[in-house]
Amino acid sequence: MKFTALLVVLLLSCLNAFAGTLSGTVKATRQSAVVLETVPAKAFPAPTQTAAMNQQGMKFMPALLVIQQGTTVVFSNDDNVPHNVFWPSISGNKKLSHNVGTFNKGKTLNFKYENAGNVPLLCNIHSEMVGTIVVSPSPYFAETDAAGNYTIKDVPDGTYKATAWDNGKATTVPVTVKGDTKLDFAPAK
Ligand SMILES: [Cu+2]
Repeated sequence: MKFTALLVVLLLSCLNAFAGTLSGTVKATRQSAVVLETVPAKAFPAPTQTAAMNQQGMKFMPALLVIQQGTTVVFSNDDNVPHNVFWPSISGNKKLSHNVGTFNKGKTLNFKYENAGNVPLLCNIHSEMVGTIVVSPSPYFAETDAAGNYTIKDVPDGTYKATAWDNGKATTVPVTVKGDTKLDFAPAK
């Protein structure tokens, strides 16, 4: 038994040697998302956990939500007025537009995001309400902090397309992860 445990520990430390933390800075106008796509593209099992997007005080909360492809988002309404959730496109593709619905406080709406990309959230009752969901094609993603720094832990060594989403604009660069790796993004054009 002890020998097996030792083997497991050794195996785990070996696996760790072939992964690292990808980190850096995004020079952006606001909080942005960094997502990785494996090269060649590889499908990952859909997450079993849902994510939450609330409409509260006439705002989408959080303003930016980053999820893995295949995640179901549960929308809720905390206000005493009805809200709506729709998006006119995903990453500019109008065929992926969708109206999730209009709902009152205490109700929820669900949507499973099968397509990766940038989802600009709107409410067709209150035109000032804007939010963003970024759908990552892999489990490797992060949001930037107030200073524009991001950290993605436990990224397996390999080649990726790294995309920084800043207010609907994508900057994509190739990156090779080998242990702990640094990658900074220039402003999106
Ligand atoms: Cu609204």
